[in-house]
Amino acid sequence: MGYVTYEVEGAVGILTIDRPKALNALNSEVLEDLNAALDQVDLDTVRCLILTGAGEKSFVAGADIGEMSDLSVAEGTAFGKKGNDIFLRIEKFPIPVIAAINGFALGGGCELSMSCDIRLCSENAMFGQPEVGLGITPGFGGTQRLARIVGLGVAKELIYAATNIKADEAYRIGLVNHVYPLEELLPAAKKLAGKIARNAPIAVRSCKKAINEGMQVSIDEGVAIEEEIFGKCFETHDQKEGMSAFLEKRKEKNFTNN
Ligand code: DAK
Repeated sequence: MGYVTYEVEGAVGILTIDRPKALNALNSEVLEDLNAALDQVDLDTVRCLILTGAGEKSFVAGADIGEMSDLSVAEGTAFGKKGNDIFLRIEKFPIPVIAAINGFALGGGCELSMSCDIRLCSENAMFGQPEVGLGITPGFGGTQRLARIVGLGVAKELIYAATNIKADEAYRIGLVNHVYPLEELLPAAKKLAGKIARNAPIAVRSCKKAINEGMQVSIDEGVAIEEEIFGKCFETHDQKEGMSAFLEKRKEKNFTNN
């Protein structure tokens, strides 16, 4: 996993895309390394992931333009599928994934951040889908996820005009939840991940599943998904523990993911 490092701090896993010479651009190897790094995550002990980029300048500056420049239609489609499969894996990953966006998040970088559950960024972050200026469409989910996150009109303007936006504008349109000075970004991401990790893991995972699946269907179907997932929490150790702690006025809770 040469281009992606994986560290664990307590119940939080930190994935870092590490190809700073190319501003962490995603070539096939980086994508494969990211996929392999996800295989390493021990879901019994890790309860939240952070995804960030190495260096102080870039989260991910996009898919690798050099690698894409000579692709045939078949190869381009295969490259898009490779990225999409991994981004869908992140989106559906059982535990929450926080993107800590430390600079450029362009093209595939913006798309990667959008496959995460929550986006935090540094003041020097820049977002955009510049693909139409390169003669292609966004290919790792940008035409689908941006509109779902910021709404149709804003997404269409950003994509059609290939407009890059800074952190304050990304915050204003709801693309990121919070903006921090660069040196405070990772500590803030770890703090949030730690807060998530202290809650009942089964319940947190179930919320992720219910929100994600519910966003794709009608409200009636979504509510039915929630009912089923809610019901399944009962009789778990963590439900008994969470409610017992409240009734016994205990602050400490021993959640076990069971
Ligand atoms: N790919 C490859 N190399 C990149 C790169 C990228 N996306 N971005 C930066 N680099 C490399 C530069 O080539 C340079 O390498 P050397 O020349 O030093 O060897 C090094 O990183 C440093 O970059 P700069 O010298 O340009 O640094 P600056 O600070 O001056 O500028 C920049 C930073 C981010 C503004 C600039 O590098 C830039 O504009 N980069 C390209 C950003 C971009 O257009 N990103 C979107 C890429 S398109 C699809 C699948 C996927 C996609 C689409 C379709 N299908 C299969 C259908 C996704 C597309 C994209 O992501």
